[in-house]
Amino acid sequence: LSPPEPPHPPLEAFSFPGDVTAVEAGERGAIIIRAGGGALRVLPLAPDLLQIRVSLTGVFPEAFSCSLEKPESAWLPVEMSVRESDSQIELSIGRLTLVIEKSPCRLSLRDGDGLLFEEIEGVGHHAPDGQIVWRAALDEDTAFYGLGEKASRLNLAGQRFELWNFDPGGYDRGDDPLYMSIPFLLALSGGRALGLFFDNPYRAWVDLGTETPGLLEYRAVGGEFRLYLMTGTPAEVLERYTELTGRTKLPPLWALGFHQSRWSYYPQDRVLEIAREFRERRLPCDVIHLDIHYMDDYRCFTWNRDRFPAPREMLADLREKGFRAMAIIDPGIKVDDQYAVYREGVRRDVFVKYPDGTRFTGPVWPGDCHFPDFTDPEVRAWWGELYRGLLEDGLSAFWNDMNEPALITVRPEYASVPDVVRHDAEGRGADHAEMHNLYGMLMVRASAEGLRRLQPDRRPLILTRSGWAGVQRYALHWTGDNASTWDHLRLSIQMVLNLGLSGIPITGPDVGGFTGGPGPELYARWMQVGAFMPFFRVHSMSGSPDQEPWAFGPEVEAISRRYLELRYRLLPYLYTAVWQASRTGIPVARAMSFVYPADPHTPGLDTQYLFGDSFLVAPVLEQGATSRPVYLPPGTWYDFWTGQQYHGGQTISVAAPLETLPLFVRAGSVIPLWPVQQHVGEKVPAPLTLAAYWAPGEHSSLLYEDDGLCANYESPEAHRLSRFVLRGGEEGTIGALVRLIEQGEYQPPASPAVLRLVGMSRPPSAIMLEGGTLINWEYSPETRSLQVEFDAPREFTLSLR
Ligand code: MIG
Repeated sequence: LSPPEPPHPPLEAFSFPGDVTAVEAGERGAIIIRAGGGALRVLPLAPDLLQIRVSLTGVFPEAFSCSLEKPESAWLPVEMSVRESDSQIELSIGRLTLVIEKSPCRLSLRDGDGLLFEEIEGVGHHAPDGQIVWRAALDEDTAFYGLGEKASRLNLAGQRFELWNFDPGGYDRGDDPLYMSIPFLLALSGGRALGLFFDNPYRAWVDLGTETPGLLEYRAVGGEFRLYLMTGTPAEVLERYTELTGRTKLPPLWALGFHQSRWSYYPQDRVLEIAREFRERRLPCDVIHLDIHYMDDYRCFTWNRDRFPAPREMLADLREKGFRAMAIIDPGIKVDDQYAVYREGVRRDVFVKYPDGTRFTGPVWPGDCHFPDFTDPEVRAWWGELYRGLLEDGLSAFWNDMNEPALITVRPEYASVPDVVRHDAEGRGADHAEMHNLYGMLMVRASAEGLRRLQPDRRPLILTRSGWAGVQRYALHWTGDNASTWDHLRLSIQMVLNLGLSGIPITGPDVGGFTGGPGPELYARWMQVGAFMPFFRVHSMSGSPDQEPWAFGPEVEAISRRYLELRYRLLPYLYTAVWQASRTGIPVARAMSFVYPADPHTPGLDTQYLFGDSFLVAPVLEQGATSRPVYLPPGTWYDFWTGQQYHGGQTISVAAPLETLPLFVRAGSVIPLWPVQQHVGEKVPAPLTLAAYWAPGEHSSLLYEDDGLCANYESPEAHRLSRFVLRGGEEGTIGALVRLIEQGEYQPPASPAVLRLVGMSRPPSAIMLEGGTLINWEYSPETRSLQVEFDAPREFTLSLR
């Protein structure tokens, strides 16, 4: 039951700014433009980043935002020049020029290459109920990305979406809204990117040209019009957006391993049996999830003692087998005087209330519940502390579900926390209409901050369903209740790519699908995709058929093993991509158009993508298909499986029998691989294999390393960043591989390495190693590859002749 849409007043019912009456200098280098119907403030934060606020009253109090990590005051002043003529005002900053026409007041933005957008009529306000509307014309070919979790093809152009966090109770392509809305758009046209971040948590709708291509319309039911504009390449735009709203912190390395879940594994012997099966069948796995049945009648922070008589023993047994457990925690607290969390919550007055002071009650799994007010810092501190007992029992991580927040009712109409319910809103006070979209993010903030306080030297791991701009600072995310269908497999890629372009770099679908059951072929294909998703978890609905990798027969089990092993071999590579996301906001799974924005083939390409800096993944998404077309961008590419070289700038057809995921490597890459482990930390991961792919010229690749666990990983002794420089010689020969240590002094426990050079047309006549000991080398003419074993603890130069 989706939330009914309120009537949208027609444009004529809105009032617009009208004519400019004055131009003034504001604080921090801002320019304030006064017009008959309000004022506009332009604040430059960086040469490619502007904040635009509109106020009806003409005053601009310090902006309140739960999304920003870097507030206005933290940016260094930047120079913005002002030129005024009779008809317009021109504000110039870096390559950007904001032109404000005076009569009526209307903005347009251009850079050195031309117009980026122009407003149609300025920001409109609807006085009777506070609705706002803004319309801008962009190039009619503009591709739009972002907005968070959208069950759509990757390019969102030509569609309309809602920003309102909502549990649809299962979804299909086209259903909107879903659990996690992000009010950020990345508009791409002619290779130029424009980022638009609407920092307003109220319910909103974004029309991306349903009637007129390129015409963007933003409507919100309330709040301030506060828009951040960023320009540059897509990567630069995302870097700015995540500088504003924050970036993911490094999760523990084991979070990037495989997760097995279902609703729910119980009793405890069943959990242990699952763990045993994984180890006996040599299927790598790090985490087992406990869904709501582990709780005592759905009371958060309790155990059901009939099903789990000895949780500590069970968790210790799992740890011994190399597993961690992640348990679900929902926000609703059961109304029950016999329940300590409820009693303490009432005593401390943590639950949201109606304006008359009665607590809001809503139905969820435990029956009637109250809901903690996560917008109150004291409530967040209380909530964080509640995890203490479960941590002491031996749980390692938590999964926050239902935090839209969702209610479960049998009523035919849409049910939510009513708009009038009050929140603390960090001490300012606000109603639910304003705080709704922030609720899930502030819940995971409470959870992550609590875990950090309880275990200061470990990295917290929280998985969330809901969120809003900034949620990437606190949690990883999964795409909710999908279905076991081929279209959902495709959709899962499209959604993960758009989430990445919304600043959410670590996310993934329920592999195999949540509702229904996948056939063996679909499961096998989905495991291949899962291995190349930032977050890799199998999960399924209560009552659905088994979805462990062995549930589909020996062939599919073997295929699953192959891709689980590949995932574990690639952990140092994936970890580096996650580290990059934590530094720059660049997603782990990257849309083709994000990496090749000027390539006219890429805007709609959403069934193939890049994974980190070096891999191009092109999964089979059709039942029965044993080949598929793959577009290789200009440059040289290698088939990962065969080592065959391809020239890019063309679409090729790739054979893909059931056991094969079409996978390509960018020439010039150096890919770090570990030996297979059954779980992270099973053994010292040595030797480190460096798979280097010949290309002419000089190429560099990164490797980030630390112990995978410590919270202080940013300090120099705790991590190390290496750059591998590969120097290609003439056709098919490699001149040298150099390892430079760019940051940190962390020294992994072992240093033997194997270099595998792919694309070598002939054996070298000599190999020299500076900085280590050469052990052995061997050239294979059949695979045109050279294998060199060596031991080099730090920087080295390996030269070939
Ligand atoms: O109302 O905890 O999306 O992953 O298994 C359903 C039970 C509640 C929804 C989550 C799903 C989870 C399920 N939850």
